Amino acid sequence: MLHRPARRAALAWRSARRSWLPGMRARQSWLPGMRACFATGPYGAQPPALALPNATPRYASGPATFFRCKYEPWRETEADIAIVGVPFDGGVTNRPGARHGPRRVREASADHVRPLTRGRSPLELAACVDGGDVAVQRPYELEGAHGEIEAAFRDTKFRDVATLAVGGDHSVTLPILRGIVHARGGEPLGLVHLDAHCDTGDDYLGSRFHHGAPFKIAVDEGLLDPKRCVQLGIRGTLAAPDAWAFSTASSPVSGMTVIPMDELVEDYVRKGATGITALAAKVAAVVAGPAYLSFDIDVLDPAFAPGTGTPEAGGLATREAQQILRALLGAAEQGALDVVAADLVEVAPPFDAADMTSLAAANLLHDILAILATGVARRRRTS
Ligand SMILES: [Mn+2]
Repeated sequence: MLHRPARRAALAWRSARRSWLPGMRARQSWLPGMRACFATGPYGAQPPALALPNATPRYASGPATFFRCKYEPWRETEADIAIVGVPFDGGVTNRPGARHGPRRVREASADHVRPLTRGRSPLELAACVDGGDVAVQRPYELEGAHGEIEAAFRDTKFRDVATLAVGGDHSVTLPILRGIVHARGGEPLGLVHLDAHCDTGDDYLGSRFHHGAPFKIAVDEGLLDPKRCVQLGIRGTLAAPDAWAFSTASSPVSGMTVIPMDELVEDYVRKGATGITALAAKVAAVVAGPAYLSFDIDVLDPAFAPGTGTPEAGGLATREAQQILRALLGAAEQGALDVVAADLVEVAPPFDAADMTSLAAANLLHDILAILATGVARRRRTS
């Protein structure tokens, strides 16, 4: 015989089971998803809240995943888009810390981002998962770490699964490009690159492989077609005057299109919607074909994104970056821009204040996800 309080509890439990079990059974459609959410990975058991994203408070829905998507390791996923962390910052030339970026952006995306861009959810256009992190087992050995990242992205599944990588310093874009260009059959990609720096430097203090050089090496290796590359928001005082000569339109070497910050603001951003739409049209015209989108958070002004490795005053406001990405989304919707994979890099939480950089990054990441998902949906319609 149970004591009275225990008996009362047992009765309450039985009556609760009676009321919610039929309801659970009736919701067959989300039960499989819910079961999948319990699959264990590095984040442990996933909570049912992920299947019912607004049923629990965002700050209390269990382990964070990108945009509260289902966690499914990138090696195993059959989704359309895998959002993966690349927690490596062995290539920074200034302030370290971007190795902590993926985790904090993941948290900010789970806690604060509502899944709508321009009234639509990319999560409804394409099957998106949090693919976990690309593990770097040799974090103190730069080229070894790059080799590990490349090996992950070389997986042939990335012909079909688009990747949205979250860095990590900008050096990770090189092995990602090596991987996905190989996985896609070797054809060079175009590039849409938002950054304070061209990142087309070369040898620096005895190393060619650092976060100021990925795009020159990618061109040298035939991963990017320089004539189909556009770099937006370039500025700053940290670089030597000729550091980005490889990128400039006058260079006989590359022929990349560079739109420095002053030109970006004067010719496009200040002209409002008309200017931004014209910018997207120009980007689409340069890129003309399958392209990679790389977003360095330092394209934002340090007032909006202080948590980054090489801050440069005079950058974009978060709102302006959103406008640009949403104009690119418009070009993607019209079929003028074809982004097949992307990254957002250089969020360095140790230099952040009140998570403002992670929060901006998570929101911009969502706009980038919308561009990718739009491409997935369009390719599905036309195939
Ligand atoms: Mn960069």
